[in-house]
Amino acid sequence: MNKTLKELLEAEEKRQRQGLELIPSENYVSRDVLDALGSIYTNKYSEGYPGKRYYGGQENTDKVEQLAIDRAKQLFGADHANVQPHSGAPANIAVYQAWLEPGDCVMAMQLDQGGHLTHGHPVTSSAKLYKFVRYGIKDIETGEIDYDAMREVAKKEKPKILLAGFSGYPRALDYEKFASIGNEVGAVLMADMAHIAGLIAGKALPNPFDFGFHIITTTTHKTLRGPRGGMILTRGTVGNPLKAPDKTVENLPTLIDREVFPGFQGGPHMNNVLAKAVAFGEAQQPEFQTYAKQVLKNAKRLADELMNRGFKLVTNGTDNHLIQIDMMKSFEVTGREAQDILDEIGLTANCNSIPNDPLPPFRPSGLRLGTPAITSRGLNEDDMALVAEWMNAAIVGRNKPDQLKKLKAIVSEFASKYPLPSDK
Ligand code: DSN
Repeated sequence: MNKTLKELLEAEEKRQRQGLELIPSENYVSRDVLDALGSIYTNKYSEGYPGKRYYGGQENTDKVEQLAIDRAKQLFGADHANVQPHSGAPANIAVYQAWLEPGDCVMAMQLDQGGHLTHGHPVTSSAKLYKFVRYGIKDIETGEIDYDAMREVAKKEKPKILLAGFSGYPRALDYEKFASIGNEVGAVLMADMAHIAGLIAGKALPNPFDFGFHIITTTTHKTLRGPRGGMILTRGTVGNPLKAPDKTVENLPTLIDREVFPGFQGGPHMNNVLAKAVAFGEAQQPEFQTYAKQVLKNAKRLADELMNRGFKLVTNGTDNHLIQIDMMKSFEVTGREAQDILDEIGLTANCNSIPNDPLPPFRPSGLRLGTPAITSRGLNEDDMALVAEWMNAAIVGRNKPDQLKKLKAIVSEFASKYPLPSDK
C-alpha cells in the first residue's frame, strides 16, 4: 500500500476509534469477520451454487457457502438461504425479478415516511419496470401505520408483493396485519429487514416468518454485524436451479436462486461469503441476544434523554434501534447542518427526510440516529445521557468554536476508552 493510502487507512481507523458512530445502519465487525474479508477467498471465482459450479477448484468454497447457508437458515428459521447477493439492493431486485412481470404491482412503505430507495423510488430501475403503490402512517405523532388504508389500496391495486420494511421508520410493524391484508389480496409477503436482521436473529424483535411471510431480504452488515453484503431467505423447497420452475410460492427458493445467478449477478464474492458464515456463527451465540436487547434499551434511553433536552422526535420515541429527529422543529437547524455540527465533535449521524418534509432530500429537516454501533463498542443505557448531553451542547453552542473544540476532546477521550470489537 502506498504512503497516501496507508495514511488514509490510519486516519479512518482513528476517526472510528475516537468518535462515536450513531448512523443506525452502521456497525463494527469482529476481528474474525475482518480476517475473513481480507482472506485469500477473494481470489476465487465460484459461479453457481454448492455442488453445481461452473469452475474447478471448489472443494473448499462449496463447504464455506453451505455453512453460511445452514447457519442463516438456523438463525432465521428459513427453509432456504441465498447468501450471494452483493448487498441489499441486489437482493431486493432479484426478488422482484424472480416473482414479477414488467408492469406488475408492489405495495411498499411511503418513501418519506421510512421506506427505502429500493422499494420503488422513481429514480430506481425497479420503478421503471414495476408499478409501486404506497402505504403510510396514520398519525405522525405515534407513527402508527394506516392499516385500513393499506387494505383499501391493496384491494384496488392487487399487488403481487406486499413489502414490509424500512430504512427510516422507528416503530414496530404489525406483521399479523400485513399478513392478513396480503393473504386477502393474494400477494407474496416480503419483509426487507435490512435494518433489524440482527435484532430478529438476537430474538429482540419478532420474526416475519412466524407470521407467514414468504420472503425475507436483508443486508448482513447492519445490526447483524457481518460483512457488507446481502441475503435472501425463503420458505419452500429448493428444486433444480438449472431448470426454470413454474412461478408458484413453493418454487420461490428456486426462482430466487436462478435470478441471483445467473439472472442478475455473476460470481459470488467468496471472501464475503466466508465472512457471512463467520458472522452468522457469532450471531448464534448467546451473547448476541444480550447485544440485540441492549441495542433496543440504549435506543429507548437515548430517545428519552433527547426528548428531555428539547429534541422533537418523529413518532415521539422508538420501538427499534433508530431515532428520527425533526431538527427544524427542535432547534431551527436543518438535518444537514446538525450532521455537520456533530461531525465537528466526533459524533457521526446522518441527515434524513422526515414525513411531509418541506425541505429537499439533500438538506432535509431530519437527523437519523441509531444505537447498533455504540452498543457494539460497549456503551450502555447510562452512557446515553452523556451522548444526548453532548449533542445538545453542540447544537445549542454551534456558533461557539471553542465549545465545539472542547466537546470534541471530551468525546474523543470517552470513546478512546471503548475498544473496537476488532481489537479483541
Ligand atoms: N443505506 C442504508 C441505510 O443507511 O439505511 C439502507 O440501504
